[in-house]
Amino acid sequence: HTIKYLKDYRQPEYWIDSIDLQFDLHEDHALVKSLMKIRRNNEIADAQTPLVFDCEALEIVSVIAEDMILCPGEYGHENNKFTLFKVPETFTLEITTRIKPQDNTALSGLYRSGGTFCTQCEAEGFRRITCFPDRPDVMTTYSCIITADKEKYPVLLSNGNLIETGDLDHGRHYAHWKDPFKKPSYLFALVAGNLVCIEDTFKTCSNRLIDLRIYVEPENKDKCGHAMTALKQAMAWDEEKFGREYDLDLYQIVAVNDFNMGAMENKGLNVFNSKYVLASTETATDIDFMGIQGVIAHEYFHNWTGNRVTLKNWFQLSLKEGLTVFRDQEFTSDMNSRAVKRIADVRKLRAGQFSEDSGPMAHPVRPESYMEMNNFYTMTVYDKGAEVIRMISLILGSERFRQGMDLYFEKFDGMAVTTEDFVATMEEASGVDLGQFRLWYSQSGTPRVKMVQTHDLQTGTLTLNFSQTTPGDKNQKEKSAMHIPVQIGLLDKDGNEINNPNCGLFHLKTKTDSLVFENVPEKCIPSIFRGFSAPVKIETDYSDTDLAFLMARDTDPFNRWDAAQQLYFREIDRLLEKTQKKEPLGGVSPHVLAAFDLALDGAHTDRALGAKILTLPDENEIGENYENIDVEGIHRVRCFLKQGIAQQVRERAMAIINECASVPASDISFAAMAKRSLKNLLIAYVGSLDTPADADFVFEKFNQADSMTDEIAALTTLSQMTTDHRTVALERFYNKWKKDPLVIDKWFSVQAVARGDHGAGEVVKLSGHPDFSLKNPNRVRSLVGAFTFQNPMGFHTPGGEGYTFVADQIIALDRSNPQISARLVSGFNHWKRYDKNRQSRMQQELKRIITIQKPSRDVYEIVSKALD
Ligand code: B3K
Ligand code: ZN
Repeated sequence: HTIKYLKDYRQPEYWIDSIDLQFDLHEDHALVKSLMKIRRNNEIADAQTPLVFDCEALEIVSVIAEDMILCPGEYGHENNKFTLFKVPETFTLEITTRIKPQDNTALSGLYRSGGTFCTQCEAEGFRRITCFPDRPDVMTTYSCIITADKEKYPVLLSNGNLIETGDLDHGRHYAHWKDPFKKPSYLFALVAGNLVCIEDTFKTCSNRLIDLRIYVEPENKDKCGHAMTALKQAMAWDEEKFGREYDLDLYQIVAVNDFNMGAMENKGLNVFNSKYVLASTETATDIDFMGIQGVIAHEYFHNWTGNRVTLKNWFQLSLKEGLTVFRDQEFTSDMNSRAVKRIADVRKLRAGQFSEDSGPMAHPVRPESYMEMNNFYTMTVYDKGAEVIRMISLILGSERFRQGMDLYFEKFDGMAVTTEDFVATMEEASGVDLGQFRLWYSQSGTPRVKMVQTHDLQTGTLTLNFSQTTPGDKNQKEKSAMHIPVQIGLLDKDGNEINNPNCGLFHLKTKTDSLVFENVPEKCIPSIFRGFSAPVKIETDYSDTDLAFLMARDTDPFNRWDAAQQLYFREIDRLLEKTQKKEPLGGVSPHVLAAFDLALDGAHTDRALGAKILTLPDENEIGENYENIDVEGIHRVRCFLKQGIAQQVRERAMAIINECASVPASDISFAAMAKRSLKNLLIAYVGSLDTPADADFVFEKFNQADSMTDEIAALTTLSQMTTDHRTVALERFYNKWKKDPLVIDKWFSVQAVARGDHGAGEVVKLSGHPDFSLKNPNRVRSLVGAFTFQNPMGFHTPGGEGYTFVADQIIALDRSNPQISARLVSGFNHWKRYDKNRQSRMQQELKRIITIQKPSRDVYEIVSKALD
């Protein structure tokens, strides 16, 4: 397994001026004919330079160069490379390959999902279809003819515009597609199946009428409305906020059941995991509805950030992903609530990205090397990448940021470029120096910022003393000081915003720096990193009283939430110390209970934000605060805190639950979702008390539920209780939904994350359930993924049964689907942070995984880094 380095990047030696593809699809094979016009890149190649294309899992049927049939000795075909030793400056090349879509369990290249043929080419799947320079800087125009049995596959789709369709002999038919836009091979797509579509139109800002189609299996036709609405919202928003108009006359989305990730932005033909298309209020939760809106928008936004302007090489992945995540976050903020979206994103970043950034897979936003590119579709590239764009927009201001974006599209439309091109363009448009800022792309790790206040009451001077450090890692032993934007406000003792000239954006650029405010009244409190203005770990000298004050009074809603988090973290830390010293826990601190009470009052005015503030950090978020993770201690203390709060607020919670109960299931407005989220959160608090009366209460809620949001929430709460209602509810739920795979995924997940304190037995048993299968990525994620990543007590069972179970799944999956297998390995990444017993058991499993016969490159890369 070789490593590829950014520093080794060279231009391609041959360009492709056009490619005409023809696919003959059959039940047991597919024939792919590719006709290319090829031109030497004279900048770096000459007549002696061989032509080397990528190929993987292909049978080469024939090769014809300039009408000359070549025999096998006249071309090379080994080690996943196709070689022509001597070629003219320009020529045509026709290669026919035979592939086996029905056996393609890796779901990369051309494969079958149920009765549908579909493709996934990003990152390097096109080479599993035909021989080609499968790299994003080779852009060309594609045409595609598909032939297949007409009855089985009435719908034949590819990128671009439909040129012609017609019937053929033997019950077959064909469709001819042509995409006028040049694109890299990773954006190619083909779909053939027995699908139906819902149709709509969108009128663009220049009055062009675009046809919109969403294709699904016939039984799902009534579940596409929400996705279509989201698509139209996204199209209008991108015109308004970024001046981006859609370019083709047709936009198609296809939902498939077997898909390695969420969705794929293929030009004019997005392929989606059905989880991010299909929704009705009976089968999908509010979170699912939000997910669909966000992912539909994300893939749509890629049409400009990714497709029209694409990547020079895969090291630049964040150029399209970080930027597109930023764009979808902004879209969701505008459509719903900015504060709530920000809180959700920061929770994800802190629990997932920060932990990635401190583990064996830590890499900069622009990685410098990779073994398997698919392992680098990470939270660092996506979410930290989006934070980097967010900081640029904050530093430039929204107006200059928009000018920078306009210039970026103007300069690079139709080109394959780099993150450096992006940053340089932002500088060019704004006149702002981003020299030091570039470290955010090249330096890995999460910076820690400490803030200590000194308030001179005599002079009225408040000084904020900042210091920053980033711990060294494999990528850089010594880290340089970063350019960290700190958004700051001051609150007086009544919570009024103080107008001080130093409020606003402070640029921390050195290891230590101070910011001095004059004429500051007594008892004034600074609110720093408002809106989470930089992706850093923050340490402050706030007292508990300060935090309670910020939680109640800050004008920045994000910081109100964050103050609550810090308060919970401190309480948990205090309790954790007691458990570790084997002291009795006593009770929950009165100031925490008081703060919670106050927040409950506040939830009346903003239920969505209220629900976020009242939510305790989960066990992973808590663990992230510690170098050595005490699995049982964290679990025990969190339960204790949750129950302590529940006891205190039970009566009031009941009242709010009733108040919020009236919202109709069909209402998916943000306000309705907020009511349901607050209600279900409070039901979970009540359920945590686990008395028989509470069990009856939650069971009743389960039976009354008329939306999936309420049904799954009640089931989740019940599944964490000891009551017998638990079994009844799980069985009832299964029987009600056994025909709907996306709902059965939820049924597996609920059980995968519950009862960790009972060990891994239940999950092991579930993996033997007739509905469990390693072939479907959603199902794997719903059981094995949920268990590994969201059930710390279960996964880390001291006897090691959780580890063995997950390692078994990884080994089995590696033979069929390495991408999905490799994702699970990261559950072991932080093995060194656990106690000796767990360390040795996890290490042992990692060793077992890596010694299997021929581990995939995907799994090998992650395991070997973890063991290093
Ligand atoms: N670009 C795809 C991800 C492809 C992952 C390949 N392993 C989806 C997205 O980010 O929009
Ligand atoms: Zn993306």
